[in-house]
Amino acid sequence: MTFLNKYQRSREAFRRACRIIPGGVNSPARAFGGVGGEPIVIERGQGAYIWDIDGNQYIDYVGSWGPLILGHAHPAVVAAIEQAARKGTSFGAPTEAETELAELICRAIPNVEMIRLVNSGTEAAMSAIRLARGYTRRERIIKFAGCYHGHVDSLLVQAGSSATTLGVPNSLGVTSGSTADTICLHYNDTAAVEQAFAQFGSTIAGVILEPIVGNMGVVLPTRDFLQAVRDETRRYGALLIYDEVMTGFRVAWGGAQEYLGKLGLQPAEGPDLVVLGKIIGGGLPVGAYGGRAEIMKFVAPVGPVFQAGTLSGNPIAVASGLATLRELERTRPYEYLEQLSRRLCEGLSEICHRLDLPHQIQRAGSMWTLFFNEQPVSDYRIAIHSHTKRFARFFWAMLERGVYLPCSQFEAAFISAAHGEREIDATLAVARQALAECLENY
Ligand code: KE4
Repeated sequence: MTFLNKYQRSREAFRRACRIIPGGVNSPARAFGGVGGEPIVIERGQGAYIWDIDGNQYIDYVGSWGPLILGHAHPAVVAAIEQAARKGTSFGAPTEAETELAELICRAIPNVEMIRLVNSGTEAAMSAIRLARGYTRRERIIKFAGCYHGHVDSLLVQAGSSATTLGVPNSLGVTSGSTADTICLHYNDTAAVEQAFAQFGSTIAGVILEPIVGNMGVVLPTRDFLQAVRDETRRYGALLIYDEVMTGFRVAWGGAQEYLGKLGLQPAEGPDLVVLGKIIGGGLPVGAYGGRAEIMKFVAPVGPVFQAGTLSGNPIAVASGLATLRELERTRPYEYLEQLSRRLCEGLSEICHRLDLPHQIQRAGSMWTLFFNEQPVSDYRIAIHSHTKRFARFFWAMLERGVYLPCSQFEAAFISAAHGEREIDATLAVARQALAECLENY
């Protein structure tokens, strides 16, 4: 079958979508902008696999960008969704299931005593920022280049060219006013954190970061960096916000705090607020933000920081999230995922070494990135010097052989509990051919 015929229906469907939806996608990450070409259009998923509308099968390492840690269409999740739907889809009134999900999350994630459910990670991050500003009555926020917290106006800022660049919007439509109070530093830059607090400390409401970065590809923090962020926020009375939308329930049952704790990278004192999403909805729209009760009691209606949402805590989405987290709590697949991830990443690295292909494999549990980069990636400045043309070639060489990777060098790939050694070994077999192709003129 020729390349053209193999994706014929996807091509037609995508062209149709482009006539009515900007870029043919409802989120830019899906548009294959980082790898060229046009996205495949998905028909269905089951376990570790997805199929496109041309009938091509793929081992899936995107998993909807993280939520599907159990794999596609897990029976317990599907059954919970069906059962909830039969009782109605939304009430705009409290339901017990929302409380059960909130209780389960607070039981699992350290330093979260109370939590508010919302509809996305963006909404959760935006609300946490507003809460930090309301609680401290300050306005400045520190974020880090390469960390993504959703399309929150105040966080859509350029990577800091100098050490403490006040925010310059990196999207049209984001006003200079909305980013004027955002300080953008480089990740793992301990000195920059200390300098920013020395300069602005008493006006800083909070620091938000991905404790393990997924959004420049997988990048781990240094212990000094996390300790400095915690020390400086505590010293100056700013709140520390861990954005665990990607890492929450992904890298460990207790999220990045637990995972980093085992590596000796997590400071003794945890964050003041935690932002969550993805897995807590099991593939349906759920976000959340939570933390110490005395901070969360600033949130409306009990406190003066307003936040609301028609479908927040939606019964169907909550049922999906509850079923997912209950299955994770029952099976605790993290050691299994660690073994699969180690098998895959060590295998990929061995292939690259044999081909003398400069690369960095960086991972945390079942989230991983193969960087085509000469040096370890510790921040955005290094990440952007990765060989993106070579990544694009790798992406397509894998896709054409039935392996669906994230369509960007700067995204994390994900292994689900539905993957097994069969899928890992099949992926490695394909990668041997795909990586050899990457040496040709890339
Ligand atoms: P959502 O609003 O997309 O649910 O969450 C935003 C968000 C917040 N924080 C972190 C650490 C995140 O990774 C995300 C969203 N992640 C991207 C992929 N890197 C979602 C994919 C997309 O934008 O379509």
